[in-house]
Amino acid sequence: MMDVKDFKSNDEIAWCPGCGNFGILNAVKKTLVRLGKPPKDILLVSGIGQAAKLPHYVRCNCFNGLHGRALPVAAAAKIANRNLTVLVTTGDGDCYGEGGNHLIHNIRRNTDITVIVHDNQIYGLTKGQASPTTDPGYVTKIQMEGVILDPLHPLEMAIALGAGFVARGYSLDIEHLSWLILEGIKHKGFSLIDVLQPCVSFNKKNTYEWYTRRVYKINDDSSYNPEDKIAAYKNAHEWGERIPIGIIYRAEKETYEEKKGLTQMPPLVEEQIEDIDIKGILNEFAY
Ligand SMILES: Cc1ncc(C[n+]2csc(CCOP(=O)(O)OP(=O)(O)O)c2C)c(N)n1
Ligand code: SF4
Repeated sequence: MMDVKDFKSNDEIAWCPGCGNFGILNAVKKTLVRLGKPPKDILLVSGIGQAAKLPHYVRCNCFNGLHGRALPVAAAAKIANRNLTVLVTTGDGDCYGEGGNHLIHNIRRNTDITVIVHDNQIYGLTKGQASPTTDPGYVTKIQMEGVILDPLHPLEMAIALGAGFVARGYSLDIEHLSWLILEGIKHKGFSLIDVLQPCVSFNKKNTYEWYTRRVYKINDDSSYNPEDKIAAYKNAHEWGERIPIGIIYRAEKETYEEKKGLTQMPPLVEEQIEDIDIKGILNEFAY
């Protein structure tokens, strides 16, 4: 039986004391224990940013890629080896800004990966510039007159694009977040979990107090049906005095792996490739 200490890496944690990333790290480790798989069967993929450091702090397979480029790596790994549980840990800048194109097309692709966005509504690693989710009016050293753009609404966007699992967590509620991550992993296909994550150093507006006063658990209301797309879309839009957390939308969809027939074959990674002669193909491109 796995234990939280089985997933502890030896890397020293470089986050600021009190950072919301600690709650997400604890929730991820708790979830991996609940999943019951050994570290060798788990892959954490990230790009660049404070959020993207999370895989360094968990003892399992890790791929730290380029800024915004975690999703194609994660999708490729899952397609090559469907026995892996593949999680992405990414920031709001990394996933919704730099990597926004990959988010759109991996929702369409619907590989079986779980994407956890540490949404601190700011660029943490590069010291506090506005990100796609920064609230309008927020003043930064770059946006000196306050942010003038409308924010991106990632959950609405994901639902509109046809994502099959769309959720929001809060890094202070570790138990609830761990439940969400486990549900995301169990969901067959692409899962997006946007996590409210206070950045205590550079986001002085969206603090623990600010979020705690607003969040409410949408699934506590037994009449809420996450399969009702119109209701989900309306709730994904709610942002202000009240902010819903929980499973906002859920739908079963065919995955990329199923469409390609990969689930009917042994994992690609197990294919024997030693006897394949690629000289002919290489010669075609030789000049
Ligand atoms: C191609 C490229 N552009 C810009 C950067 C600089 N950069 C590093 S992290 C980052 C933003 C990180 O913000 P976010 O993804 O929200 O993560 P956080 O640090 O807040 O967790 C930027 C712009 C980079 N490393 N590579
Ligand atoms: S700068 Fe913000 S996001 Fe980065 S470690 Fe510090 S509190 Fe966390």
